[in-house]
Amino acid sequence: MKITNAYVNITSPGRNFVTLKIETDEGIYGLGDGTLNGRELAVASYLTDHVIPCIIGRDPFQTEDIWQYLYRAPYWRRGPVTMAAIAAVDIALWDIKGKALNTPVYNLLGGKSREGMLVYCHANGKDIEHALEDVAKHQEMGYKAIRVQSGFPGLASTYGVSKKPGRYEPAERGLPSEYEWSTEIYLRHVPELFARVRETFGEELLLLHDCHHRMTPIEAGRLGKELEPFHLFWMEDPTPAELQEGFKIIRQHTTTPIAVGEVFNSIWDAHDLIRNQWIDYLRMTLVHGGGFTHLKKVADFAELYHVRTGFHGATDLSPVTMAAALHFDTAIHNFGIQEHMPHTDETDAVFPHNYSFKDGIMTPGDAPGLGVDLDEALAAKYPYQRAYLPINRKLDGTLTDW
Ligand code: GCO
Ligand code: MG
Repeated sequence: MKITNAYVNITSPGRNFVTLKIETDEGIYGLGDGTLNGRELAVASYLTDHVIPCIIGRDPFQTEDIWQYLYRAPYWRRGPVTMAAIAAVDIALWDIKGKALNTPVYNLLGGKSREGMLVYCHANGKDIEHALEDVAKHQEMGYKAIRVQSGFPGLASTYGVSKKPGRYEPAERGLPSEYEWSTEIYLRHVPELFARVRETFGEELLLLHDCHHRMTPIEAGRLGKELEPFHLFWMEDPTPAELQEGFKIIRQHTTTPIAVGEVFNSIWDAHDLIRNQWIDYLRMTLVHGGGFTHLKKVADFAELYHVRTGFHGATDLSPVTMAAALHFDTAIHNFGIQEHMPHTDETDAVFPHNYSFKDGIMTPGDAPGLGVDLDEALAAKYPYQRAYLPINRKLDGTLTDW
């Protein structure tokens, strides 16, 4: 089999997605996701101008060799743009393999290790009362694991809280908007939020919380310790992770489990975190982590150190990544949990798919390949629109981590 053609599709059914379609001489095609929130066109150009010309004529079954070719040959390694582009190719090639062999991708990765995946959703409110209402709503929808975020008095806006009631979507069209931040206010109120959640919903509900890289390690240690009575499933992205040894400080102070990695793009972002057992869950997912070929190696390495997966699954990860992640989650032994932020109906219509949600569990379906498609005629009705993640400033105006 040979790759005969490949092209990038950019569509914006509510938010932007970058999809790579790879076609073969046998009429089988594969889809890969290359969406990088707020930097979509950089990946599209990387693919169209630099990658696609090099893969035409190659055998789509050679996923290892093509991955190495795209990673090593350019000399310039790693980085989110490069790795999202490599992931788009890799995901599409595994889709082709599955279709050619008439089997779901999970069968190529080890077969079923479980029947379905525990997923967590995102509940939020402008204050604690509204957050509690949203938790109740998600519990009624069947979720057994809920990440809870809330606004707090003294902060006009904060990460994870929808500006308008309804779905949370972090990217906004136009230029970046500005949010404000105070770690002092945040730390004062988060324990109260989780005390109220436990009091209202009891012990059985699995609870998560996203700190979105906003604390120093010692601040995160304090928060983890104060949240211990509420038994969180995890505390997510407590501190920016360029300095991996920062996590040692957090670990020394708390037994609250730690998840990190939605912005990672290779094993080298997580190597020390894993081998020192400073984290419990790795969030780097297929689109930003170089696809199946790289992440399978990372997950196998993590398994040796009792680190489980907890893949990022926000709305900026397209249905192609969602499908791919569910195949991966099905097959690996050290699966932990999967994030699920449902897409809009417009997005679901552009990407018809076989995966499904029921009673807090998701399954990838049994269609050959990934079981996800792209309706190109419908996609064309939603042209790209520039959008960015917001930026974040402390109350004195200092730019800080979003
Ligand atoms: C999450 C995330 C997101 C990110 C977004 C960035 O855990 O779901 O933190 O909401 O901010 O995916 O593109
Ligand atoms: Mg997060």
